[in-house]
Amino acid sequence: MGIAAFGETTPFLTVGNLPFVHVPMATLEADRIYEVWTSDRPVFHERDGSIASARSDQVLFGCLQGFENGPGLHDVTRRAYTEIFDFLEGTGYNKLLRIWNYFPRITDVEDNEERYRKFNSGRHEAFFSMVRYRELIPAASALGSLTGPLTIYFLAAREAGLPVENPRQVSAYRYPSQYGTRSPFFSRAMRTNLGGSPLLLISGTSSIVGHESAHSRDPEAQTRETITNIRALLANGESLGFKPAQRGLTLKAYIRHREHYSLIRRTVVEEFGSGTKVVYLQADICRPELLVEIEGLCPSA
Ligand code: 3EB
Repeated sequence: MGIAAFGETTPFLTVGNLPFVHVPMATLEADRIYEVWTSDRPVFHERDGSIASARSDQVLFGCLQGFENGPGLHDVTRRAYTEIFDFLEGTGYNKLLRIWNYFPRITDVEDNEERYRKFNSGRHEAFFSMVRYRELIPAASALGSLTGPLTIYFLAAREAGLPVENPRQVSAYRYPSQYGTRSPFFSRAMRTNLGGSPLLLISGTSSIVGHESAHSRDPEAQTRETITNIRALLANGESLGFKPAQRGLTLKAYIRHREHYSLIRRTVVEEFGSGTKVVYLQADICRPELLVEIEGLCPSA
């Protein structure tokens, strides 16, 4: 249905009329990582404005880029989200389930405001200008890319998912204003029913307890705290009727500093065993003190 290619240079590959997005990001185990979303159903492709999409009878994959030449990141983000919402309204796949956001210099300050905060206020404005979309808060990730435009890809469906929060963490959309006057608008996870079998889409998860970052400067402790958060999320999903498959977990780990890679990988393998599939990328995380962030997918047993 769609491909997100992670790597430092633009790939020459395009695959027919499949939605294809390149995320400029260093990878830690191969030159490139291709995240490929597939369906065993017939798929219909469409281009609409900046959005390339593919949909089966159940789920829609879409991607777009927003360029910051002229309007700043706040407006670019608001416009990108508004375009997504308008597009989804026209398709009927108007339940946004999961969204990935990548843009460069995420913690840089421009005109006295951190870029992640500009992104958050643009995203928040878009969600709050369309009632339907603030009623189902999607799972998300937001990471720093090496260069390039705001790059977004997403999954949406006709059928709503069930947002799952983490009892160890304040919901991001309720973070206190010290993290920005417009809070980050995402759920910790989304339980979906793609292709008829339940799947938990796990948002980017970090070493945050309550709303505060834990274990500054300690990559191993941050990794363990992040994993404790993922386990708490799975347990909370279980209490809502989702049965996590023991061996089906697939993770995508973002590591701030390349030199922490082997320590973080060793810690992840220690915690989850070698049966868990993990890909490793090098990326800036949205709080300067955070050294690792992990997102993932968990099928049901
Ligand atoms: C956090 O828990 C860490 O702004 O969309 C994780 C996942 C984070 C998604 C987002 C941010 C986002 O607040 C950062």
